[in-house]
Amino acid sequence: MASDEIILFDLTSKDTPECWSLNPWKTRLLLNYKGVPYKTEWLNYPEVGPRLAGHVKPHEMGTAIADYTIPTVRLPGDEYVMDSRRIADVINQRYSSPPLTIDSPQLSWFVENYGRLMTPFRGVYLPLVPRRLLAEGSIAYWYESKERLNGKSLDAIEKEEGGDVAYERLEPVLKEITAMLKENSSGPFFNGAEVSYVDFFWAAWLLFAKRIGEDVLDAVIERCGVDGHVHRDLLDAVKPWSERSTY
Ligand SMILES: N[C@@H](CCC(=O)N[C@@H](CS)C(=O)NCC(=O)O)C(=O)O
Repeated sequence: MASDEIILFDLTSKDTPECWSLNPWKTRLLLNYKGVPYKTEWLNYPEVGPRLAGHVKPHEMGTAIADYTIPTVRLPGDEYVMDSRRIADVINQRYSSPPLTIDSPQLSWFVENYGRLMTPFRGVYLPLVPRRLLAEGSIAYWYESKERLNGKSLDAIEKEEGGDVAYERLEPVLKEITAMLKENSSGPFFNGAEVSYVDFFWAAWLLFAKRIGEDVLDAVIERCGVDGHVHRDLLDAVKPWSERSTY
């Protein structure tokens, strides 16, 4: 592979590899929006560290879920950039057209409130991801790493926090997001007709839910309140950039 070819490192899935995971979706939407040519290198979880070590500095201790994470991109000149936010800044700087606003009050809100989304959602995604999405080579790693991080078996998490319990806990935060998305009614995006990075950030979460299953996305949207359709409108609006998900 020519060294000036851009590579997006993403997590593989069963059958035909297709983007599923939350953080790589943010980068993929961005690259597709910018029209940057790239290839995907699909990895199973245990392959991520060995593939990236030596190319990029590991995350500083305690700042991330693992030393090396996905998404990472290799840019022309063999420059590796890890972390979706860092990648967004670098890509936006290098590829100024089409323009994209990265920072916004809504993005700050998501960063501050991320735990309120991810903690209740763990009752759904932790048990379902290995069952429905992961390739064989990632399954043991998922159970081992997630059980260690959460201090509980995924079976126990599913029993105690899964299904309706999770969706009910998500409801208040989902309703806040619905209100934010509805606020500017001049278009499907958080800033009305103008797409910005926060749209990719939230669409990535919704696409993750959708890849786990339409049943999961439906349950999420149901808890978004009477204006829940704004989330489907957002997914429709980002379709030009979410359709490329398999290569
Ligand atoms: N802050 C990072 C988080 C990246 C992250 O946690 N990625 C997960 C997949 S979505 C990962 O690579 N995990 C590796 C592991 O668990 O070993 C970003 O936004 O890129």
